[in-house]
Amino acid sequence: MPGPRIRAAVLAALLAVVAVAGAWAEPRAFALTLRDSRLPGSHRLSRVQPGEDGSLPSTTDQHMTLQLHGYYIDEKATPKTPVSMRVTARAKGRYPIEIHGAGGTERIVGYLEVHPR
Ligand SMILES: [Cu+2]
Repeated sequence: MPGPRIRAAVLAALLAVVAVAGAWAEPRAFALTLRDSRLPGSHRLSRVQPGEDGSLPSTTDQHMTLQLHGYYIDEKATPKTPVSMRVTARAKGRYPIEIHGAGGTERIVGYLEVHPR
């Protein structure tokens, strides 16, 4: 039987592995705050690495459909129902985030960029 010190060290190592795995599983989040069908400059580019999970929790002050082109994501958002688009990044590239609003508004408001570090 290993001594208590070794058992404590093994337990600590196992907990460290679990902590790293937990951090790995957490998607990288990019908050998108739409006001008047636009995103502030700092929200316009969300960058992830290939294979990485990302989420785009989005709030809006209008009824609209949010789309992430290239990933076939299409979500209805309203001021009372924020949405969160989730992706597992694939091929390197720049994917437009587009809104479709009432009255035919159709506009690219930002991009998801998949880029190796
Ligand atoms: Cu579109």
